[in-house]
Amino acid sequence: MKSYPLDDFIDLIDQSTSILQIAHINPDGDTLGSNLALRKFLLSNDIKTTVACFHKPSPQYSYLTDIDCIQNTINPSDYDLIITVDVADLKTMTGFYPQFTEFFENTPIINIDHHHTNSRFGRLALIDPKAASVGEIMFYILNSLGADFDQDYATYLMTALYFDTGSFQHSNTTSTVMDVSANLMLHEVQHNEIAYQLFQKKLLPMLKLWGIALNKLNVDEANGISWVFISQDDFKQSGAEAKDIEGLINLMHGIPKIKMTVILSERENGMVKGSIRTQEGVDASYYAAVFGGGGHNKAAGFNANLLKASLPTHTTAIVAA
Ligand SMILES: [Mn+2]
Repeated sequence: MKSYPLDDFIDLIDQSTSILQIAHINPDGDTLGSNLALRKFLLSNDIKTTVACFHKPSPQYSYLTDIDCIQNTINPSDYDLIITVDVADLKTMTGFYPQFTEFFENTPIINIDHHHTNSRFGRLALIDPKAASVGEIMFYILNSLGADFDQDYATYLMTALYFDTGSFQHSNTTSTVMDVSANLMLHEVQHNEIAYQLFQKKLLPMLKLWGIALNKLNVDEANGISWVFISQDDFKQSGAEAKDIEGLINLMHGIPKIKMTVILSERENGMVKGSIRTQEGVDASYYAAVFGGGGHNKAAGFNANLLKASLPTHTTAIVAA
């Protein structure tokens, strides 16, 4: 079974008296599930730890035991070790950095991640870009440390694996993913319930927003690009929220011969969130970086303050270049 060198990891934890774990902004199944699994292990070994996330997790994750323990504020003087989980960039993905810069710069950090764009910040960087999710890395870490896996651990980690592989549909679904999943399945994971909560459940405002978006979908066959701009008016008209966009890009990306799919959604104060999905051979994180974002080869995103009127043509020009 796969293992990671953990001597420094164990030393740093031994030297600390109180740990702060960080889930990334706009938390997803990987950062939440992996953090909660690590928390459970640390607490069961009488190690003090707290999980914080700048944004409140979506209600779809309420099936995860102890999800309510996640704090959205921090008191830096309470902690002497930070563990970031699924956080590719300290400055832009923790949400807390601008307010507590000194704390993040002066406290030892263990950085556990799988983004190939991870800047390897921190005292110890446990980065495995080959891992489909941090859940996979966390499984091997906790297994090496002798975790007594049960249904809660398995549900946390399966949520992470399911989310980042799109329920085993993305190309990052390797034999290792299946191997870890097989191990987790020994602990009575209700995988059908996880799949329902993460991928199948659709509330009416969400479907109405998707209807509006699909109705004005742009397809540029010559360049292999599909894209849509979702305005604040579209959100108002459907009653949907920003998080309801999640999943729409998969639907759009199913059009044959499309190599890149982009959703631009208008947020408050002129901010635009971009989500990019690509096929093999087109690096989504490269295009996200053009707008100050990042992510994976086939799925990436950015937040930018762009002029609404110039968005579609500007983006198409860059993508086609
Ligand atoms: Mn991840």
